[in-house]
Amino acid sequence: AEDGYRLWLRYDQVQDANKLQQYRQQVSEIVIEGSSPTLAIARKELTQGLKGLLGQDIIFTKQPTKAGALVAGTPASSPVVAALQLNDKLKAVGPEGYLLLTMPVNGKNSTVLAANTEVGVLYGTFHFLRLLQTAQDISKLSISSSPKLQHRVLNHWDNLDRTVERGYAGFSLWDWHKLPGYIDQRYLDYARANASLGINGTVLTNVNANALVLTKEYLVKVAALADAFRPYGLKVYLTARFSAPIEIGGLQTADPLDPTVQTWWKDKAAEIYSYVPDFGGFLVKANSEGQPGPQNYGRNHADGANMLADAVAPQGGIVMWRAFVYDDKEPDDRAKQAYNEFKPLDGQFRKNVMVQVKNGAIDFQPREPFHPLFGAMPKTPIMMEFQITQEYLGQATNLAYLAPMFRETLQADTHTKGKGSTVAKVIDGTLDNHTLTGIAGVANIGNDRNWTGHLFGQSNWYAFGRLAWNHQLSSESIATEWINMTFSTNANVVLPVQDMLMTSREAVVNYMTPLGLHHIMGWSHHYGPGPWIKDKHRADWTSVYYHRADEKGIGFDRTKTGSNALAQYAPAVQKQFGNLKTCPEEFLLWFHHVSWDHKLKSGRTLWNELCYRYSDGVQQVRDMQQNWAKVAPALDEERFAHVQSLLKIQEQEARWWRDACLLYFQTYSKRPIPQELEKPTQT
Ligand code: GCW
Repeated sequence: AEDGYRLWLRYDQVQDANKLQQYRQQVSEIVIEGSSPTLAIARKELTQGLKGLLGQDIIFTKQPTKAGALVAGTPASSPVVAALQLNDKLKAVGPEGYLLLTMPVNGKNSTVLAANTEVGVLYGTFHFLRLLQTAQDISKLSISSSPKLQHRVLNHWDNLDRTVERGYAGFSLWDWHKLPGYIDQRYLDYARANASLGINGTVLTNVNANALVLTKEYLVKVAALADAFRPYGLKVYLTARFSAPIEIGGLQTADPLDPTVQTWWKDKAAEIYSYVPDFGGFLVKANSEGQPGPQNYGRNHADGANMLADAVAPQGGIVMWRAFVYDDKEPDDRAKQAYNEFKPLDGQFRKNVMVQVKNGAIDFQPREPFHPLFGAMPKTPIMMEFQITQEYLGQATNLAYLAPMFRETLQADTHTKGKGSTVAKVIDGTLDNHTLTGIAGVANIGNDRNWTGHLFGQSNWYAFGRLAWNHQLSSESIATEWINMTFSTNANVVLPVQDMLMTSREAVVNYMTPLGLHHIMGWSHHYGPGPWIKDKHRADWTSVYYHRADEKGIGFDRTKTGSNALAQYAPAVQKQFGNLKTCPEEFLLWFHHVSWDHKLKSGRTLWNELCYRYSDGVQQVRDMQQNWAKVAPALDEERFAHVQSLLKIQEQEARWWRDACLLYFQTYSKRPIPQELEKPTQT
C-alpha cells in the first residue's frame, strides 16, 4: 500500500528514459569490500536502491572490470580504495564525511565513494542514491561533504507508557514491553531513515523525565535499542530527571554539591556505560515548568550541569542542558528569563556541556525572532533546539513545511561580534571558536504507518536532518529533493508541490499569528485559536498576556517603555527592532504595542492589515488545495486522498482562526472589516 511508510527512500525506477539509460551505464557494477554491520547495511542499501532505481540487478566485483564501477569503502576496509591515495582529501572530510569522485580506477572510469569511517561510507551511500533519486548528472562527480555540526540529534518527548508529549503521529516507537528481547523491524527502519540524513543521535525519552528509565530494568532495554541503532551511526541519549537520586536512589537530596549525590550520578553513569558503551550522554530540563533542578537547593544551572558532566566525562559523554526555563519569577515578561538566568553563567560550564536553546525566547511559535542567548554566551557551546513536531502550527492536520522557519533563525544576524554574526555561526562554533557543536529537533515521529501523521510532516524530519548536516542549504533545494524522492521528478508534480511547501509556513503565520502576534492558541493543547484566554492558572499561560489588545491598539511592548526584553539583544538589533519604522513587520507586535490606525508599508492601517493577513492565510491554503488537485493524475490514489482530506481540514481551520481572531480583536479595535474581504462567520 502507498501509505507513506517508505518515506523519501522509495527508490522507484528512474522516470526519464534517457537518464535511466545513462545511469545504467554509469553504474554497472559495485566494488565494496568488508563485512562489518555498517558496510553490510551500505551494501544492502546499494543493492536495493540501485535495483529499484535502475530496474536491474547489480553485479558485485572485487575490482572494477569495466567502465561504470562504483567503488566504495574506507582505506582500511578496501584495498582498492586504499590504493587510490586519497589521504589528503579524506583528511579534510573528518570522521563522518565522505568523497564522491569520478575518477579512473585500474584504468576504468569509476565513481569512488571513500570515507574515513564506515559510517561515512553509509552517509555517502545515501548521498549517491539521492543523486539518482533527484535525477542529477553523475558523470563528473567531485563532491566532498562533511557535517557542519557535530551532534545532530532528535529529541523524542516519549513517555515510558508510550504516549508522546506533543506527538501527533500515534504512540511512541519504543515498545518497552517487548524490549529487550524483541527488536521491531521499525527500529531499524527508523535508524536507516536517520542515517540517510546524517542524524547521529537520538534522545529516547521526554525532557519531562521519568527517573525509571535510569533503572536496570529499563537500561537493558535501552541497550537493545542502542545495539540496533549503532551500525547506522545513531547514538542513544537519555533524559536525566534531576531528582532521580531521591526517586530511584533512595537519597534524601538531589543537591548537586552534595558528595553523595555526585557519587550516585557517577555510579549511575558508569552503570549506563556498562550497558551502552557508546552512550551519548544526558539531556536535561531543570527548573522549568515544575521540573526539579539545582535551584531547588539554592544552586544554579551550571552547578547542576557540571555535576552530570563530571559523571559522563570519563567515558566521553556530553550534557545538553536546556535553557527553556520559566516560572513566575519574571512576571513582567517570560521572554526574558532564560537570558537572565544563563548569561551570567557564561564560562562556568564544563567542557562537555552544551546549553540547548530554543530558536526563540517564548516557545516554538509559528514565527519568533531569534533567541537573545545566541551570541550572548561566547564561552559556552550553544546548541540549537528546533521543534519538528507542529505543537503550535496546527499539529498533524496542518501542512507547514518548516525549512523556511529553521533557515530564518539560522540566518538571523545576532550582531554580537559585528555584522554577519549569524545564529548559524554561533551554533557551528565558527563565531566563538567552539569544537563541541550541535543541533536538536523535537521529533514528529510516532507509530503511525506514515511515521509523521501528516504525510508532509516527513518533509520536516527530512529538512531538519539536511540542515543539521549543512545549514547553508536553501529551503527550496531541500524541498525539491524531498519532492523528487517522495513523489516524482516530473515537473507536473514538482512545481505545484514546491509551491505548496514554500507557501505553507507563511500561510500558517498569516492565519494564526500575523505581524508578530504569538501564543494565542487554545489553552494547554495549543490547537486552534484562543486569543480570549485569561485568568487560568498563570498570567504567562494566557493569551491576553501576549497580545495585550486594548482600545488603543495591540502588541507586546518589549522596548524601554515596556518590558525592555529588547535590551538583551546586541545594540544594532535593539536599534532595528526598537524603532517602529525599522522593525520588520513580521515582528512588529512582538516588540511593540501599536495603535490600530498606525500606517504600515502597504499603506493600510494596522487593523486593516491584520484583516488582510488573516484573509491571505485562508487564501494561501486554498491555493495549496488547487496545487494539490493538479498532481492527482500523477499520484497514487492513497497518498493523494490522504493529503487532500487534510487540506480540506486545514482550510476549515484557517477560517476558524481568521474568524475567531478577527471577531475577537474587533471587540477592541471597534473598526469594520474591509468590505472587499470575506466576512467572518461566528461558529
Ligand atoms: O513547548 C512546551 C510544551 C511542553 C514542553 C515544553 C518544553 C516537554 O508545551 O509540552 O514540555 O515546552 O519544551 O519543555
